Amino acid sequence: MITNNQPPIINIMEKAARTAGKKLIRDFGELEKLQVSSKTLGNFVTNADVRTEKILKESLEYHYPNYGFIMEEEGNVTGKDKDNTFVIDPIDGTSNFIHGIPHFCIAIAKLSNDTISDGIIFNPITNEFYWASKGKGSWLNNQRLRVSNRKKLEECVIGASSIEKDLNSIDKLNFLKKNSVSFRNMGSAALDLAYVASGKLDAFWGYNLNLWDIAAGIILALEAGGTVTTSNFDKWDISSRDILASNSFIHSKVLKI
Ligand code: 2AM
Ligand code: CA
Repeated sequence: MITNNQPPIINIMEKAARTAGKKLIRDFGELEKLQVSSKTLGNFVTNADVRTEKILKESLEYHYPNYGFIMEEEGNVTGKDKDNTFVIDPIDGTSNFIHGIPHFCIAIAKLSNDTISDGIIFNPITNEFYWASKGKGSWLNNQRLRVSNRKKLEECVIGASSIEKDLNSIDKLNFLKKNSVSFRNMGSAALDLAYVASGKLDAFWGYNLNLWDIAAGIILALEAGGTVTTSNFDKWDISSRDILASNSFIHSKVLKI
């Protein structure tokens, strides 16, 4: 699976994700057999989350002992090397995971001085492995990725996450829907961004997101020729909580509305 053009850091991120992914597949299978209360189910998933994150962290730390970490479960760990930080989402699409829907992933990004330099997204169920590094393009299982070239909004399919939680955006959303734009809320912001990078979705629009949900997907979308801003067209930075990522062609069209 590991190809020659993958930078060493991506090889290490891939190895970590595939190791953790094997156990996640087993957990996903076990879930189906669990006929238990929602509390027990919740605990089971939290355990899977925590364990996956631990495997990822230990695996990355072995090769990069001085880097810092920003993690969904364990929080922040300051490294000796203040310039380099891994950002980990052990299961993005937790709700899908709990419901037995095979649409979730492991997402890891690497920050270099607050800019995203590398990212991987791995869906262990479909065995889709996405990676991107600054200046090296976006890839899915050894194939170079390119965003879609759809320009007419009515032909587009846009991934959405928590748009209705932002009151100012409900009108925009309804207007777009009335004008035949199709939306999907598929439950994993990371996979939505990977889908923008691979041209399946034409854009992704989301609010109330954390850095670990979107960091890996952002470098994938950018390296595949996409545009990423906040939902107001401002420059996206690592403190932003909302995002519009698109194939570039429709970016200003969505924002104009
Ligand atoms: P999660 O699966 O790791 O919780 C769902 O639309 C997307 O939003 C998922 O990527 C989900 O990540 C993310 N998300 C971030 N914060 C969330 C929250 N407070 N509640 C639900 N989903 C959240
Ligand atoms: Ca997440």
